Amino acid sequence: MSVMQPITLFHSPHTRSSGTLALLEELQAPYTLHVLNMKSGEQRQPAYLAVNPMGKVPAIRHGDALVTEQVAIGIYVADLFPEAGITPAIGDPLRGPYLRWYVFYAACFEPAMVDKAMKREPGAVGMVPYGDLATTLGTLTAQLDKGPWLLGDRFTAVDVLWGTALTWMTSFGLVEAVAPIKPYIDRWNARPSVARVAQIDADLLKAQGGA
Ligand SMILES: N[C@@H](CCC(=O)N[C@@H](CS)C(=O)NCC(=O)O)C(=O)O
Repeated sequence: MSVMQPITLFHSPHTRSSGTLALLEELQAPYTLHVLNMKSGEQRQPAYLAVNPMGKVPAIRHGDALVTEQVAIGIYVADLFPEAGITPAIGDPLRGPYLRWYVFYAACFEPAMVDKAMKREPGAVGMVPYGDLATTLGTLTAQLDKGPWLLGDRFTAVDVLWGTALTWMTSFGLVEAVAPIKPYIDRWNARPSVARVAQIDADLLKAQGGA
């Protein structure tokens, strides 16, 4: 399929799809938005369930390809636009760590955050996919210590995911905003793509009758 096929992002402001939007901005990818109003439950209506039966954003359509799950979408779209310089290619020594930290997010970090937010007892370390919260956060912060970006000197697409997620998690009080997390999210939030997405989301929320 041609990279030139249009990309449509199914998006709702101030959700996980805002991170995908930031990535499209970082990649300078051409895209159109299909905006869903979550306050009116549009994501649970048949029209959107036909796109993503999970009723969740983000999702993208690229030509005939439908991709859901923010991690899969991130890897997919970053590979479409190598010229943006933020995608370690196959054969690049950073490619393995790059994929590792994409998947670590979905396989370890997010489940740990959800258990914490829900005040759920995670269970035995050997049974839980992330082991335990302290080890998950310790593994992450040891990596961030290599800074300034997750993979060291080079800013890559996976920083869009982590910058966005850690900004949310610290604002929810689920992760402490201490070093190296605080300087990392400050660096992320200083990027022009973050301001662009904040403006797009603010305009969309206003159009949807929200704050
Ligand atoms: N597993 C999905 C999770 C996406 C997700 O939870 N999205 C939320 C917004 S942050 C959503 O669409 N919620 C709407 C709903 O469940 O009704 C992914 O990784 O992309």
